[in-house]
Amino acid sequence: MRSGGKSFEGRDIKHVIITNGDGRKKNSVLIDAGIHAREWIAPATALYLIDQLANPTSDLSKLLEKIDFVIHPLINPDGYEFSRLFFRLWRKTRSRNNFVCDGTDGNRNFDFHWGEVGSSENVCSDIYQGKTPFSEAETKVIRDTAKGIKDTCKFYLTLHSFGKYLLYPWGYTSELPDTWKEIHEIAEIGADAIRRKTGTNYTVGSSTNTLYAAAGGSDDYMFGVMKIPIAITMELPGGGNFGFDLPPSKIKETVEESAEGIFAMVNAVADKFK
Ligand code: 0X9
Ligand code: ZN
Repeated sequence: MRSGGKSFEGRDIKHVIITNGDGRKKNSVLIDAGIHAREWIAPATALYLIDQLANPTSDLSKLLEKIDFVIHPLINPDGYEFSRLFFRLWRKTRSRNNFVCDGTDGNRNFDFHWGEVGSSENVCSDIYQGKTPFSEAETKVIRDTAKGIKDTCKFYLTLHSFGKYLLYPWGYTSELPDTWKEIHEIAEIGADAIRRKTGTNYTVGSSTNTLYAAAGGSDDYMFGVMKIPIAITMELPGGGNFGFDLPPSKIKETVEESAEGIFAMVNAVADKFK
């Protein structure tokens, strides 16, 4: 467990590097969760992945023979704590704007076509893009982790909720990158694995064409700037009253089915780039 830096309020933003320790140089996968505070099923899924990877008898841990994992289970700890203690539906970071409307949407704060579409300059908006690209300590931490593993990282997966989508670039335009088919194929492998396990149906497509256009997202940045060849946003299933508040009874089955899909995608990426 390492700290990649501090949040606005001074909490450690931790990540775990998981390898099988055989000393062989491998490609890596970068997974993060919790950039949006209220999407609690995302950090829960990341923790489940860590637990499985650290358990030598699990299926998931076999993947460590092929690839290393770098996992940020909670990118926005200030927002998470705020959503636990004060306002369940809090989405943004907790950086100070004017005391009335604080916080920035981390997923509009990355430096790639920043501010062009689907984000706001209004500090009170839930999709406030921030004063500048990477104004947030939290987004800088993921950027710096990615920089550190740039040469080996073949897959960036960011966990969100909710909607059962597997999304890929671009999020800032309806155009598709030249290599969209290879990302689409990996996402379909994940969706198929989940469908086979539980029947849950994920929709696969580009962010803009499937959901909406929104620039400054981490997926576009990792793909467009860091040149990580496979970049996917996974919108996990919803539940509860607001969609973000799955009842505790649903958490285990949800993280298990999600892990199945993630396992399948990582496995496919590991084989593709070996
Ligand atoms: O709007 C978002 O940031 C994501 N959806 S959410 O409901 N979890 O907020 C989707 C992001 C898709 N990627 C880009 N637009 N780059
Ligand atoms: Zn989100």
